[in-house]
Amino acid sequence: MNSMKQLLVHLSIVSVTIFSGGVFAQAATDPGQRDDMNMMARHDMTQGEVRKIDKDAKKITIKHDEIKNLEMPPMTMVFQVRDPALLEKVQIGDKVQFKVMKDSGALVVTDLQLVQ
Ligand SMILES: [Cu+2]
Repeated sequence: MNSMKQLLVHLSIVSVTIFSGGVFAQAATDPGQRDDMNMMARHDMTQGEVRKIDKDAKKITIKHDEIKNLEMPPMTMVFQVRDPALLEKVQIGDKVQFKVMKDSGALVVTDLQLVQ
């Protein structure tokens, strides 16, 4: 009887090990899936209107439409700009389309174009 209990304990340890191994395997595939989503996000342009430009801080305030790749509703907000040269092309009040992605917690505009 005692050895039967020991066997059961062994079995449950084995199954827990297998289960957690499966969880780790799943977690390991997640970063790859996020990369795929970022790849798609790079192709998404969002429409907006320039409200404020801060060249020194490399920031731009945009009243933007829905940002689909970030699941963000329309609003006016400040973005960081990866390349300050992007800010030279636009003025306050300009209609623009832009690409934005999450970079270590910050929202960064990686492309910015005037809409004719
Ligand atoms: Cu926003």
